[in-house]
Amino acid sequence: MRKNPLAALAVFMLFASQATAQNLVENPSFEDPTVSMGSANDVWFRFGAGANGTSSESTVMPRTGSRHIALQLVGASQFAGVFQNLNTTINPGQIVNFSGWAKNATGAAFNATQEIKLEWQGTPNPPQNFLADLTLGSDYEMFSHTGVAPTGTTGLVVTYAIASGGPGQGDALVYLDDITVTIVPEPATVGLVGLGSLGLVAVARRRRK
Ligand SMILES: [Ca+2]
Repeated sequence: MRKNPLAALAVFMLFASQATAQNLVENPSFEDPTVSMGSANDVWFRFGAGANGTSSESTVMPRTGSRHIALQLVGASQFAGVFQNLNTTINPGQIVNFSGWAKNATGAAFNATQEIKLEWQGTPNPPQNFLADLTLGSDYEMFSHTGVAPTGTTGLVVTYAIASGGPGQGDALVYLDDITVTIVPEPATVGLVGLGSLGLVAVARRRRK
């Protein structure tokens, strides 16, 4: 082992990068039950406008596993979605990526807005990062939204919703699955991980000789 300090460093860095890239959401594929009441952390909370804006657990067409979320809007000015309050401390300056998979299941052109939000928690609440996307295909496609935690951030709620509040918007049916929320490594960390990986390659080459 003494011969390979670089290998040890590389392995450490690889583990460190994996720890950094850990998915921070619980129940990312919606395989476990979600809730529509209460305020527990680390649980998907379903919300909607009412009878014409609904958020439901579904088994109709999951992307992976056997379950997903179905969001349905009937008519204009409706909304439906899910959010999760991460039971994790988020510090100002940390870069967070929120991604997942969604599809337009109406069989017609997408006629609503995808709302992908990083709602930073703190006292008072820092401004949120809000991404509005007017397009969505009929096959599962990935959305991705990255933000930097503002001053005063201590935590994070991630929200995915659809809304029909825009001009001419109306009926929508969206399936949602496979959410990932990660802390993006800062450039300095990426550099170290890169160096570690190079070290591992160098050691592997040396061993092969
Ligand atoms: Ca699933």
